[in-house]
Amino acid sequence: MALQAAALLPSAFSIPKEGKASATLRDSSLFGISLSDHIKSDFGSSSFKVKSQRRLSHGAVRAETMVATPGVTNATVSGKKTLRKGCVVITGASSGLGLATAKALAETGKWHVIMACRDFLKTERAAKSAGMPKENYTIMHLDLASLDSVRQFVDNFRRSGRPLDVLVCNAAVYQPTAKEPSFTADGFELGVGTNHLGHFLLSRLLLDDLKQSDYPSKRLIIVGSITGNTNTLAGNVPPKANLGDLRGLARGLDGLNSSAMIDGGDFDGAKAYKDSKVCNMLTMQEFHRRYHEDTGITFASLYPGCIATTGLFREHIPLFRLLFPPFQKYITKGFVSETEAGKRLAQVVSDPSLTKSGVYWSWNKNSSSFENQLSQEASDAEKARKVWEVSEKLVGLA
Ligand code: NDP
Ligand code: PMR
Repeated sequence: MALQAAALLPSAFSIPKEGKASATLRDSSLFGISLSDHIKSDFGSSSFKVKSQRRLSHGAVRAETMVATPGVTNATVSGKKTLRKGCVVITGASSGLGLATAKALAETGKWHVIMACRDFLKTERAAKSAGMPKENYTIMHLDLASLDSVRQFVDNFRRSGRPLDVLVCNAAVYQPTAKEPSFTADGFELGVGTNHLGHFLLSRLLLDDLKQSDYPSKRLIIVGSITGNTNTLAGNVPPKANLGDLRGLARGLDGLNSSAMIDGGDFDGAKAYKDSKVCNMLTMQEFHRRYHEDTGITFASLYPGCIATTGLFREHIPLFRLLFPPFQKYITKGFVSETEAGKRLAQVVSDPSLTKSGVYWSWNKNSSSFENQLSQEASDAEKARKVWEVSEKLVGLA
């Protein structure tokens, strides 16, 4: 959005946002909103087992060709048992954080990465030029902006016979300059439809597969962000995330009979993205409440730092893309490289010390991880339950 790009220039701080009364950065966190004490700095912040049955995405159980999948340990020549390779699915691994995480994990030789992406050729080129060892990754098609594609991906993944040990919901779209909403194949506003609803269906369907894994530490990670957390300076830059009473979401975000926005308001692509991140963080916590105790799965979210160079900002105006990295590097000091951010997410995937469930991880200036505090809205258990229930209707699970 022009205002946001211009916001990086001091002279532009009072430009009013088109069509919205008085939403200026003068009113923003930086130059208006009192940064009360509760606003936190976030930038500182052997055996082979045989599977004879697999669950279908619709819940039915189907007999399948016997598929031999490696058990949790492999016997070595010396007779010692070693942990088998973990299998991690990463959405949006064709660029940015997803690619850097895939690379970091594949390079260890301890992980097989399923790169779940909508553009096969782009992903193949990216994996090759990142130097990822060929035997440590597989590319599988997934378009999160289509619920059919999500279901198809789950089917294809199951047919591959690989176990699912960790799922990383990383992909996202951000449309800060869009004047009008665009929509997913199922008619949901694209930002929330892709970032939240696509991942919601994917993770709900793959929960069964995670449960079946015999890996010692099974995890479901949903990438969040500081910009969805209004208890931070970054989260107070307008437009602020706010799900309201979910009236737009409940009506399907179709922009025709209802608003394209979760709170029922006028379309704003930047807000849709931030709202989708709140949904991501609420979904992680709802998963934790519903399933952690029974399944032992670790549910986690994170803010990896400001990776100002990624493709996320591809739709922003050129001036923003030029100034955003130095602004984050030298002014906010929240900048983190793609490589460093990839190491952080890889840590959340595989570090034995990060097994606590229900946590939103962040990193301090020394790159040490810590459990961060979510905003009031992003930690509202009642809202999380409602988002869950409305979302399951929208994606056809209820
Ligand atoms: P990128 O644009 O580099 O990566 C986004 C990925 O999502 C791409 O691989 C893209 O695929 C994929 N994607 C987009 N739409 C779809 C779709 N319909 N189906 C499947 N995949 C899709 O951005 P980042 O690496 O920055 O973003 C990754 C995550 O990090 C996001 O969740 C974002 O919210 C989060 N994040 C980013 C921050 C940052 O500063 N950059 C800060 C905080 C969080 P394709 O290549 O085909 O476009
Ligand atoms: Mg923000 C501590 C300060 C801080 C941090 C860590 C971020 C991260 N940003 C901070 C501050 C500010 N930003 C301030 C003071 C301003 C006003 C000048 C500002 C502006 C700004 C814009 C216009 N910032 C942005 C934008 C975007 O378009 C980005 C966005 O909101 O994408 C959704 C963005 C971001 N700032 C961040 C991070 C991590 C982002 C983008 C990525 C994301 O949240 O996923």
